[in-house]
This record gives sequence, structure tokens and C-alpha cells, in this order.
Amino acid sequence: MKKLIFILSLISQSMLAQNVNYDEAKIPPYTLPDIMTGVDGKKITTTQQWEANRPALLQLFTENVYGPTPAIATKFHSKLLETNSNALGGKAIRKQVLITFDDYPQLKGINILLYIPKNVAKPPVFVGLNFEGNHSIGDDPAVFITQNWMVDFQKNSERVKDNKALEASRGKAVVETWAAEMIIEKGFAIATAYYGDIEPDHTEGWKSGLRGAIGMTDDQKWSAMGAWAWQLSRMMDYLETDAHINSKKAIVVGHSRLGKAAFWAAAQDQRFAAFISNESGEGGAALKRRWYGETHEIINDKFPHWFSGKYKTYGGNIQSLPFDQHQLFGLIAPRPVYVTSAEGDQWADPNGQFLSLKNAEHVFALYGKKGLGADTHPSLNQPVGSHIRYHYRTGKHDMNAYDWEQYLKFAREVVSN
Ligand code: GTR
Repeated sequence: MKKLIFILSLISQSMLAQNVNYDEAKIPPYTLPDIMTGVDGKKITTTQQWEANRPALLQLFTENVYGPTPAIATKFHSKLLETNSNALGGKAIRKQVLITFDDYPQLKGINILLYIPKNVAKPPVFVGLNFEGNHSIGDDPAVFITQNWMVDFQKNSERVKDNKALEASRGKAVVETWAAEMIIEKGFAIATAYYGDIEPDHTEGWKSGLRGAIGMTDDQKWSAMGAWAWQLSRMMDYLETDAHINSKKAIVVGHSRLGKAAFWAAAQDQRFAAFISNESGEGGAALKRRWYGETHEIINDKFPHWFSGKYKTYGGNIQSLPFDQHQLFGLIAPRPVYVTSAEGDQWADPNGQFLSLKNAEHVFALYGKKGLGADTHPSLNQPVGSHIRYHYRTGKHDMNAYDWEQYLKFAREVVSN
């Protein structure tokens, strides 16, 4: 009988999970794993104990979500392909740097576009991947147009044809905004690269991307998210060599799926000084156990290449996941974190993103860092918190100028500490 009830509850859980819920009152009760209990089951009360727990917790996410990052033994080279000291109306230095890998000539490399403010010595930098190519983030005519495979996000054949970007797509990114002028004006640099440089974002993309190049034959062992996070760390390797940049103040930022990738990069790579999650949602900032918006089942069904095989085994039984996303924030502590949601993006579960960061407060508190200063989800356009911050803005699923205004305020505090 007990077994039957258990099976029935699994079936009903998995039926729920295929549907999308937008009603807070319908969310079945759930219990989050206690963030202050280590993977070994022992209570954590000190920073030393938290840090001792860190590798095992990282390993839990590695094994269950992204797959282990393979040891990629190859030499990287960075080459300055183009530079100009009068970019963005004379306010910035532009650099286009290509990182190549000795053993994988089939990968065209990572093309980093940098804008560096001229009036600041060694400025801090925002690092992030973009969806539609470096040339799409602004109308700068000198930025190279990516030749790599691209998702036709806009369904506009004048901009992207046969999954290749055309000149007409210059400055026409609609998926996210990179407010380059505003960022430069405030004394920050930008380093961005196209995520398709490392793996084309489709189910077979792994074959022609990094995973295929290093000889992987099982696409479920490591994941596209793992590969894109790896790309961010290679960008960081480059930044450490660039005398124009303060790589100790590198803030990794990402929107949506690229927010999910940036989250994993920030958790693994402690060289990133802070993390900004722009509407990263399911598989990103949002709590996995909440049945609201996109579900575990839907994301893995639609994007089977984003996460590793083990992750999929939790389909229909998400309560058995040995962690939840608040613990991924714990892995970033004590570094500052900013999480955002939008009214028009219920798919990403705004309250689930808020609660996830909220439930990580205990770890930040160990380091004497203040929490969000709010127990419940804030109203529209009312950012809360300081060292860890959250906002819920009007508008749709996007990274827009309002977001950047807030990020710049946050970043100023990050760099002054
Ligand atoms: C959606 C996906 C989300 C989010 C988004 C995006 O289709 O369901 O998880 O990642 O794409 O990247 O814009």
C-alpha cells in the first residue's frame, strides 16, 4: 500500500511538473535542504566550517547538474586582432582579442570585445557572454561579425540567415542590452564574447563545439552550461594578462540562459569578484522545488544539452534533489550578488529567485555580510539589500537600461570594498 501511495505521489508530481503554474497558492509545500548543514551532515557555524564544506557542495552540483569540467590540457594564446583608442565617441579604447587553443584548431576561438574607459587607470570590468554576437551589442562598425552558428532568435532573415549573422544584425540585439556608453561613462570596462564561440546552442551543437573538439563522445557527461562557464573562466584568464584592466574587480553578469552559465562560472571560479543574475530563472536563481513558471521537466525536455544526464533523473521527483539553488548562492558567498526579476517574466519565477537568495543569507551572515533587509518579495522597482541585492522591475524578460543603472550602483560599492 505504502509503495502504491509513493508511486501515485511520484506520478502526480510528474504530471504537475509538465504543467505551468502561475498561482502562488497552488504551490505544493516543500522543504529546502538546510544550507547550514554540510554535505557530511554536520552543522556549520563558522566560516572555516563553511569553507571546509565548499568542495563537497561544489561536487554535489558538479555531479548532479553540470557534469565534471574535463581537464583540458592545451595551450591558450591571446592575440590582439584590432584596437582603437577613440571608440564610443572617443570615450573608450576598443580591443578585439582572439583566444585560440593549440590542440583544437577546429574551434575558431573566443573572440572577446573589450571597451575600456579612457579616463580611468585599470578600471573594474563587467564580464559576460552575449546571445547574438559582439557586433550585435552596439552599432560600432568596426566590431567583427561572428561567423559562428547562431540561434535565429529574432526570426528576421535580414539579420540572421541559415543561422549565420548578417551585417544588418549589427547593433540589433533584442535578447539583451549591453549599455556600453552608460557603463563606460561610469568608469567601468566591458568584456564580452559570443556564447556560440564555444558551443552552438542546439542539441547537436556539442559535436562541433568544445565538447566534440576535446573528443567527448557522450554529450550527457558534461553540459553546454559547463562549457559556457568554462568560456567565462578563459575570458578571465585573458583579463588577468591585460594591464589595462583590474581583473581583481571583475563582475560576472548574465541574462537568462547566460545567467545560468554565469552562475556556475561564479560558483566555481572565485576570481570573479561578484555575480549578477539577470532573470536566470529555472536552472539559475529560482528555487527548484517551487512549482511556478518553468519547471525542471520542461527545461530539460526543451534544452537537453544544457545540463548533464544525471540532472534529468530528478524529473518527476525534484524533492529528492540533494540541494537547491540557495546553496549555489552559498558557494558564491561572501562575494556580492545581485539577482533580478521582471514583472513580465513570470516564467523565471520572480519570488522563487528572491527566496533562493534570501535562503542563502545565513552563509553571508557568517562573514558578517548583511542580508536583503526584506522578508517578503519587494514591490516593483524597489531594489532591496546592499551586499546581496534584489530587484523586481516593470517590463519584460530582458536585460535593460533600468537593470544597468542598478548594476552600476551595486558595482560602485563592490569596487569600493
Ligand atoms: C527560455 C528558457 C529559459 C531561459 C530563456 C532565455 O526559452 O525556457 O530557461 O533561459 O529561454 O535564455 O532567454
